[in-house]
Amino acid sequence: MNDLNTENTDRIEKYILVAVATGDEEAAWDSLDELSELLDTAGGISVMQVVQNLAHPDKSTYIGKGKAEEIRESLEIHEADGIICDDELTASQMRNLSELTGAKVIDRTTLILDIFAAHARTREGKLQVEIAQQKYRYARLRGMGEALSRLGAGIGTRGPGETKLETDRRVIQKRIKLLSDDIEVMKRARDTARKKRSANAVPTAAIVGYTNAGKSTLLNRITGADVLSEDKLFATLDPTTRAALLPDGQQVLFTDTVGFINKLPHNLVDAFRSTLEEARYADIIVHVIDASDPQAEMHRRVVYDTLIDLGITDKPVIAVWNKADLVEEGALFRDFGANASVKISAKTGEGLDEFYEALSKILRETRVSIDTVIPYKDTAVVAEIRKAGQLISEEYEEDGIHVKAYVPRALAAKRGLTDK
Ligand SMILES: Nc1nc2c(ncn2[C@@H]2O[C@H](COP(=O)(O)OP(=O)(O)OP(=O)(O)O)[C@@H](O)[C@H]2O)c(=O)[nH]1
Ligand SMILES: [Mg+2]
Repeated sequence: MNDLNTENTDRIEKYILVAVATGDEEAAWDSLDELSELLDTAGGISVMQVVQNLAHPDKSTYIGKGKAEEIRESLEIHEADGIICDDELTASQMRNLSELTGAKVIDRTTLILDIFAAHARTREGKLQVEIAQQKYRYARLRGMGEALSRLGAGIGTRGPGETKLETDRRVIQKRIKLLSDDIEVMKRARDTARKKRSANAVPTAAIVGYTNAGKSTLLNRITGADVLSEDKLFATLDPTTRAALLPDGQQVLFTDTVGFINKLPHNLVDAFRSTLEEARYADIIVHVIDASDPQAEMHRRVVYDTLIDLGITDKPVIAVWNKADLVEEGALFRDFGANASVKISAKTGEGLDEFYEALSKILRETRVSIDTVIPYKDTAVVAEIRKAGQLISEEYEEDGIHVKAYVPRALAAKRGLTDK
């Protein structure tokens, strides 16, 4: 079992959550709320939350020394296991803070990696998470000193499948090399699979969005897939691709992708790059936003920024404002950066017609209309058109099949289809 839900652990770990606010204090509290949800997903609970206003995080201790002393007392009062900081810490910040508080210190990155480790299901997903964890550890082990032994077991020390993470730098280095080689092999297999799909020329749509926005629920709703969807952050990490038929007869492949989050660890973005390539090669980006979340606007921005980081900037985007059943009727949602905005509920099915319409319209714009005669020896091409495009009419004439259709530009180019 690698499910880290509370029923599988002996004891629920308790933590004090700590953030430094360098400007907007409210944003820091909101971010701590999210950190607390992350902790809940990892099977622990938050017993206290602290925000300190500073011009910038302390270089050697993250929060100020006085604040650290106060937290040391609070840890005793709450009988807490340790503290979790809302930013990525350096090895010396971890060591010093751990000395000052006498407790286990982990950071937001470690917590996110921990959840990814518990939720990765496929072999590729597990490798991707482990490499991100090992790289994170490798960069810190030397400077952590006592802080390392204070980590003990539990949250922050678990690899995929609850393997315990290594503490020897040389062993880690070897492991990173091994994992990188394995990932490279899988990347090649994934590339081949994708090439095969694009040779079919069936248009693809990548479903992206902030974690818990409803991406998997939408995929399940439109394709009848059976992907796990639950009210947890990062419920699904492994991409699933399924076909669906739009009301206009057009076939589309939809891929569910890993969710994004504010301050997503860089090692993870790197490790998941090959998985996220699914979005890079998609014809359309379906951006799912939880419209009922007060932080929806921040989430929308984080997703755009992450897409830019990944070099995905030139695709048509549909902004899908989801969970419409939870927002006031008549509330307006717009995304001026997107080609279309629709309001839906993946749960009730409300608004899906508008979604399909927006999708069809964008797809039509990426296609060309043809009016041509295809010789009888090439009837396979007609089958291809039926599959990848939209066949409007076919008539059997003397020298071939007279076809009127919309086809993807790529297919038209490959088969030399033009108006004749
Ligand atoms: N009320 C309501 N709940 C929804 C809707 N869509 C999704 N949900 C719920 O939101 C939660 C998250 O949905 P998921 O589909 O797992 O979200 P996700 O974007 O795949 O999340 P991760 O895989 O964790 O990144 C689940 O509890 C869903 O039941 C909706 O339209 N309305
Ligand atoms: Mg999901």
